[in-house]
Amino acid sequence: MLKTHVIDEIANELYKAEKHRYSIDKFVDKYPEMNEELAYKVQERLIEIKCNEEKTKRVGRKLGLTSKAKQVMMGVHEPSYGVLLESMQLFEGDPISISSFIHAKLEPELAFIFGKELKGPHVTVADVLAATEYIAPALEIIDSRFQGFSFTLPDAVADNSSSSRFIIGERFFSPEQFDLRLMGMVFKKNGEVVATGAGAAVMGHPARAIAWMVNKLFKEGQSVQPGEVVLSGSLSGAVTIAEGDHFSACFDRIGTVEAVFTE
Ligand code: OOG
Ligand code: MG
Repeated sequence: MLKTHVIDEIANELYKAEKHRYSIDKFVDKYPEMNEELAYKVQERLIEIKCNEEKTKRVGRKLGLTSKAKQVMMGVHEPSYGVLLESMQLFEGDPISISSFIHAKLEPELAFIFGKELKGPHVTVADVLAATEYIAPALEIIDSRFQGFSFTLPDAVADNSSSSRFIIGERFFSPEQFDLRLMGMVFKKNGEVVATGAGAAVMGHPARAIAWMVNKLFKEGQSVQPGEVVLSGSLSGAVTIAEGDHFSACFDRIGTVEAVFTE
């Protein structure tokens, strides 16, 4: 069993690594007792530290490792979730400096914005869609705090599922009009297609990933609140970001979200 002070210690190490932009060793080697359950405790502690230190607040959640492409890329075969904070949100058109990151990568995702509380257990795809006010195209910048962007599931969970920043496109749509499984996506870097996909890449239906998460959150006595945003997890593999890169993720019928990176 990890003692409270060890949970604190790990959360602080992760916080400092992010703040000062250096990568650290995986924890599973040092603490073999680190499992998924303890890792979510570290994540909670890390979020508390960030909220206190950065005077920010929770605005939603993100899913990770929900597509086969991402699971194969990272060698981790189960999804994870993390918390989105207000301080992580960037807006389309803002130039993003790569000096803020350790070794960032970009992912095309679907954002769900909730109009009603979504609470487990036994939440289905239909329940997720009924509680969703809007969907929008989104990009997530991930930036693992671990060396070589290499980790096990508990490491990534402790590290708030590698979250760093997110951008939500500025057009919003009711999910009712779409079959999200069939929603096509083209991901471009500097005008060149780097990945293509469809909503079904995320667990067969992006809303299924959210149902999975809220059913898990229920066991912790937590739920998704009205007004919160949830990112589905990447539809494709993540793409490395370099200075000067311009990315766009274009989704069928709901439009494009873009990001530009500077020095
Ligand atoms: C873990 C987070 C993955 C996604 O969308 O699949 C993630 C990682 O790969 O670093 O955010
Ligand atoms: Mg992601």
